[in-house]
Amino acid sequence: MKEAEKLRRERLSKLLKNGRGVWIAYDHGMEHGPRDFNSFSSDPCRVVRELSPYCEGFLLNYGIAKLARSELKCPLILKLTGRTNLGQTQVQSKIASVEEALELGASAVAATVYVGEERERKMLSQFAEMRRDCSKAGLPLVGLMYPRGPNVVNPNSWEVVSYAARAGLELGADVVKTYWTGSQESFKRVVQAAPAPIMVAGGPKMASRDVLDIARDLIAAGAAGIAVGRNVWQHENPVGMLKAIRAVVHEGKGVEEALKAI
Ligand code: FBP
Repeated sequence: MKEAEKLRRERLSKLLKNGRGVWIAYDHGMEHGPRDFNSFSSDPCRVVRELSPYCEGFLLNYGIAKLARSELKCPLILKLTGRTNLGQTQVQSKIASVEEALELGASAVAATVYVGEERERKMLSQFAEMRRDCSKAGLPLVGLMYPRGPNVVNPNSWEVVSYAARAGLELGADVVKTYWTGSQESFKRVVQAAPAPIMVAGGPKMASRDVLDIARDLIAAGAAGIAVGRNVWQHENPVGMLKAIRAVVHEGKGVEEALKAI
């Protein structure tokens, strides 16, 4: 086996232990702006220090990764694309490179494609370029595949989510991260359409029990796990919430049992 392929597999096996993963997404300072943060979550070093011992991956932008790298106790997934919420155009630009990811010691990189957006063309070709760099470096590439655009009426419908996830597979993503479709049955169709490890995005803050219900259902549907942000670091007990999610995803605990961690 070529060295790069060996590296890619080794890195992937840490991001998904026995095929499952709980990742923390913390790129919101760029994507949504500081409105998402409270006194805990606005402090990158604290967030990384307190949460990274309990997850298989931390999704960060370059500046935050550089700032908090000495606190990181789990694999870094460096986001190579970004946008702010102040711009009108729904397009992700390249904001970091595979080379920079390697310099920071990343175990994987991630890039967003808004499947269905007007500027989709740019995001697709950008993704393909990154894939070429990743193959050479043995870095897994995570496709953040979100249906969005004038023809996407409901971005959580299984029809468009399965299309976005499948597009990620077709592009050569090692792992696809996409939206939850609302039920185990509907998400099974996504998993069937895109036979790759699929991580589900957490979404806006909701009741702890609802998050754990989703965690249970996505595993039952065949997803690999959850990449969660606001529902952990906006929680009044972020570490407890993360441990509860882990109990469901990794240990197969029921929701009632898992809630005891909070
Ligand atoms: P959450 O768990 O907080 O939803 O984070 C997941 C995530 O995909 C982040 O990685 C990203 O910043 C954000 O959601 C994107 O949100 P939007 O769908 O509004 O662009």
